[in-house]
Amino acid sequence: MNGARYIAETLKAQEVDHVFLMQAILRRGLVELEDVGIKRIVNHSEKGATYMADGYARISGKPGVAMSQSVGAANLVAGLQDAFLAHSPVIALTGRKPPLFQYRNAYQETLHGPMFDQVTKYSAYIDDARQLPFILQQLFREATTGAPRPVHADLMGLSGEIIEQQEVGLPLLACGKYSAYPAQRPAADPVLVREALTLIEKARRPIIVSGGGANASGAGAEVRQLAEALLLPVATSNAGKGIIPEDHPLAVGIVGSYGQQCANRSVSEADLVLFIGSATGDQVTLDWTIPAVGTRVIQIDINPSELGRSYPDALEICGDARTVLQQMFALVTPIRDRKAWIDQIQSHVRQWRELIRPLLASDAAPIRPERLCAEIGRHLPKDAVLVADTGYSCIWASTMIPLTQPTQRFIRAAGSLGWAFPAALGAKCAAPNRAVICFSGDGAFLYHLTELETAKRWGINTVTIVNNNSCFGQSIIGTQKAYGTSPGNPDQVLRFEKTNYARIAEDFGCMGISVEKPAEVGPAIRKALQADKPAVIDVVTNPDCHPPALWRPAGN
Ligand SMILES: Cc1ncc(C[n+]2csc(CCOP(=O)(O)OP(=O)(O)O)c2C)c(N)n1
Repeated sequence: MNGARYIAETLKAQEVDHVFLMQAILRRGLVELEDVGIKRIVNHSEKGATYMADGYARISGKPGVAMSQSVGAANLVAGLQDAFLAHSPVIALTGRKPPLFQYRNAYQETLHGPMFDQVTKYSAYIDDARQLPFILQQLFREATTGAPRPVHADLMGLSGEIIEQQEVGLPLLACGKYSAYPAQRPAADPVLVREALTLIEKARRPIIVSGGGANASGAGAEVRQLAEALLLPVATSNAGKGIIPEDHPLAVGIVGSYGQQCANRSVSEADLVLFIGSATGDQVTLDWTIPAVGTRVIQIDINPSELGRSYPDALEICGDARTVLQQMFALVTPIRDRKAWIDQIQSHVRQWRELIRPLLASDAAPIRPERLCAEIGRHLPKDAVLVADTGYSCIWASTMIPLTQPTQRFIRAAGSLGWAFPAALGAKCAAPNRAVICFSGDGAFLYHLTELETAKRWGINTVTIVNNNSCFGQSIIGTQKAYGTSPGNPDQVLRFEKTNYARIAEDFGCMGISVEKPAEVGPAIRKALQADKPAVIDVVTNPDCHPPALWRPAGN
């Protein structure tokens, strides 16, 4: 078997059904990929291809594959940043000119290894096709075990052609064992499990903070079971959103800098915090002020390097979230006497709902983003995948569109503006029978709107809702503050031309719906969900709306 065939057969054996790429990579490989029945989604930038593979990986539970030629590698690296931050298993394959071209000003060539080192957990050079059986298998093993993250292989040849042509000389090694994550579900030390339960039983105000790792582990039922048995309120990070239905009496919402006042208050007031699959980074902890230093912490994580990273006194429990929660539940003695604490957190949730109620109901035009979110929430199908961009898009979607069904999923950019639209296309490739709704600012959508062509060509029928305020809304307050009383033109660095993205979508052959009044949003979503082509709903919104003030602990 030559390298091209070996790569195609390995991907097939590992249950890959899509690859996302920018030309020109694996020219012969693309022929072989067609032959084994893998869809080759050629798109319009390496970064877009990576975001598609990332969205695919987050929703399919399998690695997503993104590929580019040598000069595209740096663009691909830029796209891997979000997957790295979000613990998403993207497998990146790139080409590289052979050794005689290195270090002597070869056209289009820079050194790839150091770039990939920053955004992958494993990056290898393939200099000889005989390495393929080992390295391809290692890519899948690394991507799907421990905490998932991107991995990379650089194949000799501008488009990998040297590796494609060589003979491999070994039979196919791929066994499909590492085709989905978590491929290994390690259990925790039972002594630590018992210790955690004792701490929770003794605590007066314990709370769960559930992160993206709990979602990746598929631990929704287990989180809910444990929470109900021990009367533990549940906050989540943005990545952990939806782990239990957000209308559940124990749900307190999203905690942190992109979160809700009720969750920030609840986690602040807790005397014990159980982090499950959470990076405990600055966003979920509001710069490590929630929970306050000194609060008793238990941390469950599949990656031992994360345990105690930001809360050094934590009880450190290494293991897969779902498995560890099952271990805990098996030993649980149900608790029935936390009434004061539950009343306290429920009062915070009620206050939050009162605060946003008039905003959600606003009939103003231009439309308030909160009202837009209320309409999306009302029309969100039971199996929907909601994909949000970064910044305000993440805040609006996370805090104003509740997920109430265990079958709904939310994924969001881990910070990269423009991620959501291509990621939603990848998510739809992973789940063609589910409704995939993308919530994006116009500044974000402008990054990759060329992918409308890809969506149309492949029939990737997502619904994209563009929160069109003709500006970088999240930058307004900071820019105004920076200007203070200085003369000048802040609009020059904030505002765009008024553009109708529905019309642009129609030019690409997609469905475009323009919305200017709140009452039009619902019918537009219904129509778009029924369309047999990709749809873009352009919603003209008020740029002067900002999310409710954050709740911060006193002195912060
Ligand atoms: C790659 C990247 N560049 C810049 C930013 C900084 N940034 C975050 S939100 C934002 C404004 C987003 O504007 P838009 O998508 O129109 O949404 P709006 O804030 O108006 O709702 C910017 C510039 C970022 N997060 N990522």
